[in-house]
Amino acid sequence: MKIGIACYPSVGGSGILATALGEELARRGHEVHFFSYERPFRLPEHAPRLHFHPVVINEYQLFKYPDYTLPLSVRMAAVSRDHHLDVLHVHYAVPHATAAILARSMLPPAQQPRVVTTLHGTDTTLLGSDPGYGPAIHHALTCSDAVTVVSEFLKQETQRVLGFNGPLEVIYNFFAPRPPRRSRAEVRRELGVADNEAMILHSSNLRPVKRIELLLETVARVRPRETFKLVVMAGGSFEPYLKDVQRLGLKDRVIVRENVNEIEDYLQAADLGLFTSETESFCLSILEAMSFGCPSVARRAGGIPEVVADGVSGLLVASADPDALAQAVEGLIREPGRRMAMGEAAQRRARGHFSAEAIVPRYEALYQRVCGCAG
Ligand code: GMT
Repeated sequence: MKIGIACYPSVGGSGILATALGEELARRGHEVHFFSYERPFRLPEHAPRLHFHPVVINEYQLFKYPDYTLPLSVRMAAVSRDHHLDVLHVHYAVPHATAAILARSMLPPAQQPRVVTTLHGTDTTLLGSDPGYGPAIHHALTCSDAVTVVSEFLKQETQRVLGFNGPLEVIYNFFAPRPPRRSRAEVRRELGVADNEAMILHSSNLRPVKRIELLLETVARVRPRETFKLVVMAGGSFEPYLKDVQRLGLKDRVIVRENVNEIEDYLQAADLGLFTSETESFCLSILEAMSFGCPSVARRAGGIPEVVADGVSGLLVASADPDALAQAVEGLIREPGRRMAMGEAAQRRARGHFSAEAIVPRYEALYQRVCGCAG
Protein backbone atom coordinates (compact mmCIF):
# COMPACT_ATOMS: atom_id res chain seq x y z
CA MET A 1 0.00 0.00 0.00
CA LYS A 2 0.98 3.67 -0.24
CA ILE A 3 0.80 5.39 3.10
CA GLY A 4 1.38 9.01 4.12
CA ILE A 5 2.39 9.66 7.74
CA ALA A 6 2.25 13.08 9.41
CA CYS A 7 3.91 13.51 12.78
CA TYR A 8 6.01 15.78 14.96
CA PRO A 9 9.70 15.38 14.17
CA SER A 10 10.98 16.22 17.63
CA VAL A 11 11.72 14.08 20.66
CA GLY A 12 8.32 12.89 21.82
CA GLY A 13 6.52 9.58 21.92
CA SER A 14 4.08 10.23 19.10
CA GLY A 15 6.78 11.16 16.57
CA ILE A 16 9.00 8.29 17.67
CA LEU A 17 6.16 5.80 17.30
CA ALA A 18 5.12 7.22 13.92
CA THR A 19 8.72 7.00 12.65
CA ALA A 20 9.11 3.42 13.86
CA LEU A 21 5.79 2.48 12.25
CA GLY A 22 6.84 4.02 8.93
CA GLU A 23 10.14 2.13 9.01
CA GLU A 24 8.40 -1.16 9.77
CA LEU A 25 5.80 -0.62 7.04
CA ALA A 26 8.53 0.13 4.48
CA ARG A 27 10.41 -3.00 5.59
CA ARG A 28 7.22 -4.98 4.91
CA GLY A 29 7.07 -3.64 1.33
CA HIS A 30 4.74 -0.64 1.67
CA GLU A 31 5.64 2.76 0.23
CA VAL A 32 5.73 5.35 3.02
CA HIS A 33 5.70 9.16 2.71
CA PHE A 34 6.46 11.27 5.80
CA PHE A 35 5.26 14.85 6.27
CA SER A 36 6.68 17.22 8.86
CA TYR A 37 8.37 20.60 9.19
CA GLU A 38 11.70 18.81 9.85
CA ARG A 39 12.99 15.35 9.21
CA PRO A 40 11.84 13.14 12.12
CA PHE A 41 15.00 12.66 14.17
CA ARG A 42 14.97 8.86 14.09
CA LEU A 43 14.06 8.55 10.39
CA PRO A 44 16.89 6.83 8.47
CA GLU A 45 18.26 8.79 5.51
CA HIS A 46 18.47 6.17 2.78
CA ALA A 47 16.03 3.36 3.47
CA PRO A 48 14.14 1.84 0.54
CA ARG A 49 10.50 2.93 0.11
CA LEU A 50 10.80 5.66 2.79
CA HIS A 51 10.29 9.23 1.59
CA PHE A 52 10.27 12.52 3.44
CA HIS A 53 8.34 15.60 2.29
CA PRO A 54 9.34 18.70 4.27
CA VAL A 55 6.60 21.23 4.83
CA VAL A 56 7.89 24.72 4.11
CA ILE A 57 6.51 27.48 6.31
CA ASN A 58 6.94 31.01 5.04
CA GLU A 59 6.90 34.00 7.38
CA TYR A 60 4.41 36.70 6.34
CA GLN A 61 4.38 40.09 8.02
CA LEU A 62 0.61 40.03 8.38
CA PHE A 63 0.72 36.89 10.51
CA LYS A 64 1.78 37.36 14.08
CA TYR A 65 1.93 33.54 14.39
CA PRO A 66 3.09 31.48 11.38
CA ASP A 67 0.50 29.00 10.14
CA TYR A 68 1.50 25.34 9.68
CA THR A 69 -1.86 23.67 9.09
CA LEU A 70 -2.49 25.04 5.59
CA PRO A 71 0.98 24.35 4.08
CA LEU A 72 0.83 20.87 5.64
CA SER A 73 -2.56 20.15 4.09
CA VAL A 74 -1.47 21.47 0.69
CA ARG A 75 1.62 19.23 0.80
CA MET A 76 -0.41 16.21 1.86
CA ALA A 77 -2.91 16.81 -0.94
CA ALA A 78 -0.18 17.22 -3.59
CA VAL A 79 1.74 14.10 -2.51
CA SER A 80 -1.50 12.09 -2.20
CA ARG A 81 -2.37 13.05 -5.77
CA ASP A 82 1.10 12.61 -7.28
CA HIS A 83 1.91 9.32 -5.52
CA HIS A 84 -1.63 7.88 -5.38
CA LEU A 85 -1.60 7.47 -1.61
CA ASP A 86 -4.16 5.03 -0.20
CA VAL A 87 -4.04 6.29 3.36
CA LEU A 88 -3.00 9.40 5.28
CA HIS A 89 -2.16 8.23 8.80
CA VAL A 90 -1.75 11.19 11.15
CA HIS A 91 -0.16 10.95 14.58
CA TYR A 92 -1.29 13.44 17.20
CA ALA A 93 -4.55 15.14 16.25
CA VAL A 94 -3.42 18.76 16.38
CA PRO A 95 -3.03 19.99 13.70
CA HIS A 96 -2.37 16.85 11.67
CA ALA A 97 -5.90 15.43 11.64
CA THR A 98 -7.47 18.72 10.60
CA ALA A 99 -4.83 19.15 7.89
CA ALA A 100 -5.50 15.63 6.57
CA ILE A 101 -9.26 16.19 6.40
CA LEU A 102 -8.65 19.42 4.50
CA ALA A 103 -6.11 17.74 2.18
CA ARG A 104 -8.61 15.00 1.38
CA SER A 105 -11.36 17.48 0.57
CA MET A 106 -9.05 19.37 -1.82
CA LEU A 107 -8.90 16.30 -4.07
CA PRO A 108 -11.50 14.84 -6.45
CA PRO A 109 -13.22 11.73 -4.97
CA ALA A 110 -11.22 9.22 -7.03
CA GLN A 111 -7.94 10.62 -5.67
CA GLN A 112 -8.94 10.93 -2.03
CA PRO A 113 -6.91 8.89 0.45
CA ARG A 114 -8.51 7.41 3.57
CA VAL A 115 -7.66 9.26 6.79
CA VAL A 116 -6.55 7.37 9.91
CA THR A 117 -5.96 9.42 13.07
CA THR A 118 -3.99 8.11 16.02
CA LEU A 119 -4.45 9.94 19.30
CA HIS A 120 -1.40 9.82 21.54
CA GLY A 121 -2.27 11.57 24.78
CA THR A 122 -2.13 15.30 25.32
CA ASP A 123 -4.02 15.85 22.05
CA THR A 124 -6.97 14.53 24.08
CA THR A 125 -6.09 15.07 27.74
CA LEU A 126 -4.78 18.63 27.40
CA LEU A 127 -5.90 20.14 24.10
CA GLY A 128 -9.20 18.25 24.08
CA SER A 129 -10.46 20.30 27.00
CA ASP A 130 -9.24 23.61 25.53
CA PRO A 131 -12.29 25.39 24.01
CA GLY A 132 -10.00 26.76 21.29
CA TYR A 133 -9.11 23.23 20.13
CA GLY A 134 -11.70 20.71 21.41
CA PRO A 135 -14.39 21.28 18.73
CA ALA A 136 -11.81 21.15 15.92
CA ILE A 137 -10.38 17.89 17.27
CA HIS A 138 -13.88 16.41 17.60
CA HIS A 139 -14.66 17.43 14.02
CA ALA A 140 -11.44 15.91 12.67
CA LEU A 141 -12.10 12.63 14.52
CA THR A 142 -15.66 12.49 13.22
CA CYS A 143 -14.40 13.02 9.66
CA SER A 144 -11.58 10.45 9.96
CA ASP A 145 -12.16 7.03 8.39
CA ALA A 146 -10.72 5.41 11.53
CA VAL A 147 -9.44 6.64 14.87
CA THR A 148 -7.00 4.71 17.04
CA VAL A 149 -5.80 5.34 20.58
CA VAL A 150 -2.69 3.97 22.27
CA SER A 151 -4.40 2.63 25.42
CA GLU A 152 -7.78 1.81 26.98
CA PHE A 153 -7.18 4.75 29.29
CA LEU A 154 -6.91 7.11 26.33
CA LYS A 155 -10.03 5.61 24.77
CA GLN A 156 -12.01 6.44 27.91
CA GLU A 157 -10.49 9.91 28.14
CA THR A 158 -11.34 10.61 24.50
CA GLN A 159 -14.95 9.65 25.14
CA ARG A 160 -15.08 11.66 28.37
CA VAL A 161 -13.12 14.78 27.46
CA LEU A 162 -14.16 15.18 23.84
CA GLY A 163 -17.57 13.52 24.11
CA PHE A 164 -16.53 11.49 21.05
CA ASN A 165 -18.83 8.50 20.58
CA GLY A 166 -17.52 7.16 17.27
CA PRO A 167 -15.47 3.95 17.01
CA LEU A 168 -12.08 4.07 18.73
CA GLU A 169 -9.69 1.17 18.25
CA VAL A 170 -7.03 0.55 20.88
CA ILE A 171 -3.72 -0.26 19.20
CA TYR A 172 -0.93 -0.23 21.75
CA ASN A 173 2.46 1.31 21.04
CA PHE A 174 5.37 -0.89 20.06
CA PHE A 175 9.13 -0.68 20.24
CA ALA A 176 11.54 -2.34 17.83
CA PRO A 177 14.98 -1.98 19.46
CA ARG A 178 18.05 -1.56 17.29
CA PRO A 179 21.18 -3.42 18.33
CA PRO A 180 23.34 -1.33 20.72
CA ARG A 181 26.55 0.00 19.17
CA ARG A 182 28.66 -0.12 22.32
CA SER A 183 28.91 -2.65 25.12
CA ARG A 184 27.13 -2.20 28.46
CA ALA A 185 30.52 -1.87 30.19
CA GLU A 186 31.68 0.82 27.76
CA VAL A 187 28.53 2.90 28.25
CA ARG A 188 28.65 2.63 32.04
CA ARG A 189 32.31 3.67 31.93
CA GLU A 190 31.41 6.72 29.84
CA LEU A 191 28.69 7.66 32.33
CA GLY A 192 30.87 6.99 35.37
CA VAL A 193 28.55 4.31 36.80
CA ALA A 194 30.52 1.80 38.87
CA ASP A 195 29.80 -1.95 38.88
CA ASN A 196 28.44 -1.78 42.42
CA GLU A 197 26.08 1.11 41.60
CA ALA A 198 22.58 0.63 40.20
CA MET A 199 21.96 2.72 37.11
CA ILE A 200 18.52 4.33 37.37
CA LEU A 201 17.32 5.59 34.01
CA HIS A 202 14.82 8.33 33.28
CA SER A 203 14.12 9.34 29.69
CA SER A 204 11.57 11.96 28.70
CA ASN A 205 11.10 15.36 27.11
CA LEU A 206 11.06 16.90 30.63
CA ARG A 207 7.70 18.61 30.10
CA PRO A 208 5.81 19.60 33.31
CA VAL A 209 3.64 16.44 33.10
CA LYS A 210 6.81 14.35 33.68
CA ARG A 211 7.23 15.89 37.17
CA ILE A 212 11.03 16.15 37.07
CA GLU A 213 11.09 17.88 40.46
CA LEU A 214 9.37 14.79 41.92
CA LEU A 215 11.88 12.55 40.14
CA LEU A 216 14.75 14.42 41.79
CA GLU A 217 13.00 14.54 45.20
CA THR A 218 12.57 10.78 44.94
CA VAL A 219 16.18 9.93 44.18
CA ALA A 220 17.31 12.38 46.87
CA ARG A 221 15.56 10.11 49.40
CA VAL A 222 17.08 6.84 48.19
CA ARG A 223 19.45 5.39 50.80
CA PRO A 224 22.28 4.65 50.91
CA ARG A 225 23.18 7.32 48.37
CA GLU A 226 26.30 5.63 47.06
CA THR A 227 24.25 2.67 45.76
CA PHE A 228 22.98 4.39 42.59
CA LYS A 229 23.42 6.93 39.80
CA LEU A 230 20.46 8.55 38.05
CA VAL A 231 20.97 8.91 34.30
CA VAL A 232 18.55 11.35 32.67
CA MET A 233 18.18 11.06 28.89
CA ALA A 234 16.65 14.43 28.26
CA GLY A 235 14.73 15.28 25.13
CA GLY A 236 14.93 18.95 26.13
CA SER A 237 17.13 21.27 28.14
CA PHE A 238 17.85 20.06 31.69
CA GLU A 239 19.15 23.51 32.64
CA PRO A 240 16.01 24.58 34.59
CA TYR A 241 16.51 21.62 36.97
CA LEU A 242 20.19 22.16 37.78
CA LYS A 243 19.35 24.24 40.83
CA ASP A 244 17.18 21.38 42.20
CA VAL A 245 20.09 19.00 41.67
CA GLN A 246 22.30 21.43 43.60
CA ARG A 247 19.73 22.05 46.38
CA LEU A 248 19.15 18.33 46.91
CA GLY A 249 22.88 17.59 47.02
CA LEU A 250 22.63 15.32 44.00
CA LYS A 251 25.49 16.70 41.94
CA ASP A 252 27.55 13.52 42.17
CA ARG A 253 24.49 11.25 41.62
CA VAL A 254 22.83 12.71 38.52
CA ILE A 255 24.20 12.40 34.99
CA VAL A 256 22.40 14.06 32.09
CA ARG A 257 22.61 13.36 28.38
CA GLU A 258 20.55 15.61 26.12
CA ASN A 259 19.00 14.56 22.79
CA VAL A 260 20.65 11.16 22.61
CA ASN A 261 20.16 9.28 19.36
CA GLU A 262 21.65 5.89 20.33
CA ILE A 263 19.13 5.23 23.09
CA GLU A 264 19.69 1.47 22.91
CA ASP A 265 23.28 1.91 24.15
CA TYR A 266 21.96 3.50 27.33
CA LEU A 267 18.91 1.26 27.74
CA GLN A 268 21.05 -1.89 27.83
CA ALA A 269 23.27 -0.29 30.49
CA ALA A 270 20.39 0.55 32.86
CA ASP A 271 19.27 -1.50 35.88
CA LEU A 272 15.93 0.14 36.53
CA GLY A 273 13.74 2.93 35.20
CA LEU A 274 12.07 5.67 37.22
CA PHE A 275 9.03 7.56 35.90
CA THR A 276 7.11 10.09 37.98
CA SER A 277 4.68 11.46 35.36
CA GLU A 278 1.41 12.94 36.55
CA THR A 279 -0.25 11.09 33.70
CA GLU A 280 0.77 9.11 30.61
CA SER A 281 -1.50 7.63 28.01
CA PHE A 282 1.07 4.85 27.55
CA CYS A 283 4.67 5.86 28.35
CA LEU A 284 6.82 4.64 25.51
CA SER A 285 9.96 5.20 27.63
CA ILE A 286 8.88 2.48 30.07
CA LEU A 287 8.38 0.10 27.13
CA GLU A 288 11.82 0.98 25.71
CA ALA A 289 13.39 0.05 29.06
CA MET A 290 11.29 -3.15 29.30
CA SER A 291 12.57 -4.27 25.89
CA PHE A 292 16.07 -4.35 27.39
CA GLY A 293 15.01 -6.29 30.49
CA CYS A 294 14.94 -3.18 32.64
CA PRO A 295 11.97 -2.98 35.04
CA SER A 296 10.62 0.41 36.12
CA VAL A 297 9.22 2.08 39.17
CA ALA A 298 6.43 4.40 38.03
CA ARG A 299 3.31 6.08 39.22
CA ARG A 300 0.06 4.20 38.76
CA ALA A 301 -1.21 6.84 36.35
CA GLY A 302 -3.14 6.90 33.08
CA GLY A 303 -2.35 3.97 30.79
CA ILE A 304 0.82 2.90 32.63
CA PRO A 305 -0.91 -0.08 34.36
CA GLU A 306 -1.72 -1.42 30.88
CA VAL A 307 2.00 -1.42 30.05
CA VAL A 308 3.44 -2.59 33.38
CA ALA A 309 2.03 -5.59 35.24
CA ASP A 310 2.43 -4.28 38.79
CA GLY A 311 4.65 -6.46 40.95
CA VAL A 312 5.53 -8.69 38.00
CA SER A 313 7.24 -6.55 35.36
CA GLY A 314 7.73 -3.40 37.45
CA LEU A 315 6.43 -1.57 40.49
CA LEU A 316 3.62 0.98 40.43
CA VAL A 317 3.12 3.52 43.20
CA ALA A 318 -0.33 5.01 43.71
CA SER A 319 0.64 8.41 45.08
CA ALA A 320 2.98 11.25 44.18
CA ASP A 321 4.79 10.64 47.47
CA PRO A 322 8.59 10.76 47.01
CA ASP A 323 9.09 8.55 50.08
CA ALA A 324 6.87 5.80 48.65
CA LEU A 325 8.58 6.03 45.28
CA ALA A 326 12.04 6.02 46.90
CA GLN A 327 11.09 2.96 48.96
CA ALA A 328 10.14 1.05 45.80
CA VAL A 329 13.43 2.08 44.16
CA GLU A 330 15.45 1.07 47.23
CA GLY A 331 13.77 -2.34 47.30
CA LEU A 332 14.83 -3.05 43.72
CA ILE A 333 18.37 -1.78 44.32
CA ARG A 334 18.71 -3.98 47.42
CA GLU A 335 17.36 -7.12 45.76
CA PRO A 336 19.11 -7.67 42.43
CA GLY A 337 17.56 -11.15 42.08
CA ARG A 338 14.02 -9.76 42.27
CA ARG A 339 14.98 -6.90 39.98
CA MET A 340 16.36 -9.28 37.36
CA ALA A 341 13.29 -11.54 37.53
CA MET A 342 11.11 -8.48 36.99
CA GLY A 343 13.35 -7.39 34.13
CA GLU A 344 12.95 -10.77 32.45
CA ALA A 345 9.17 -10.60 32.89
CA ALA A 346 9.24 -7.04 31.49
CA GLN A 347 11.18 -8.16 28.43
CA ARG A 348 8.81 -11.08 27.84
CA ARG A 349 5.83 -8.74 28.13
CA ALA A 350 7.41 -6.22 25.75
CA ARG A 351 8.11 -8.90 23.16
CA GLY A 352 4.74 -10.60 23.53
CA HIS A 353 2.43 -7.60 23.63
CA PHE A 354 4.28 -4.52 22.39
CA SER A 355 6.66 -5.67 19.64
CA ALA A 356 6.54 -4.67 15.97
CA GLU A 357 5.46 -8.25 15.15
CA ALA A 358 2.47 -7.96 17.47
CA ILE A 359 1.37 -4.44 16.58
CA VAL A 360 2.26 -3.50 12.99
CA PRO A 361 -0.11 -6.12 11.45
CA ARG A 362 -2.93 -4.42 13.41
CA TYR A 363 -2.26 -1.19 11.52
CA GLU A 364 -1.93 -3.02 8.21
CA ALA A 365 -5.30 -4.70 8.79
CA LEU A 366 -6.83 -1.34 9.64
CA TYR A 367 -5.50 0.26 6.45
CA GLN A 368 -6.90 -2.60 4.41
CA ARG A 369 -10.24 -2.31 6.13
CA VAL A 370 -10.63 1.45 5.56
CA CYS A 371 -9.61 0.97 1.93
CA GLY A 372 -12.19 -1.75 1.54
CA CYS A 373 -9.57 -4.41 0.71
CA ALA A 374 -10.43 -6.81 3.55
CA GLY A 375 -13.25 -7.67 5.90
O1 GMT B 1 4.18 13.54 26.59
C1 GMT B 1 5.06 13.19 25.84
O2 GMT B 1 6.06 12.61 26.19
C2 GMT B 1 4.92 13.46 24.37
C3 GMT B 1 3.70 12.82 23.83
C4 GMT B 1 3.72 12.85 22.33
O3 GMT B 1 2.65 12.82 21.77
O4 GMT B 1 4.75 12.87 21.68
O5 GMT B 1 3.59 11.50 24.35
C5 GMT B 1 2.34 10.90 24.29
O6 GMT B 1 2.41 9.88 23.29
C6 GMT B 1 3.29 8.78 23.58
C7 GMT B 1 3.30 7.81 22.40
O7 GMT B 1 2.03 7.30 22.16
C8 GMT B 1 2.85 8.10 24.88
O8 GMT B 1 3.74 7.04 25.17
C9 GMT B 1 2.88 9.13 26.02
O9 GMT B 1 2.40 8.51 27.19
C10 GMT B 1 1.98 10.33 25.66
N1 GMT B 1 2.13 11.37 26.68
C11 GMT B 1 1.15 11.67 27.53
O10 GMT B 1 0.06 11.12 27.53
C12 GMT B 1 1.48 12.70 28.54
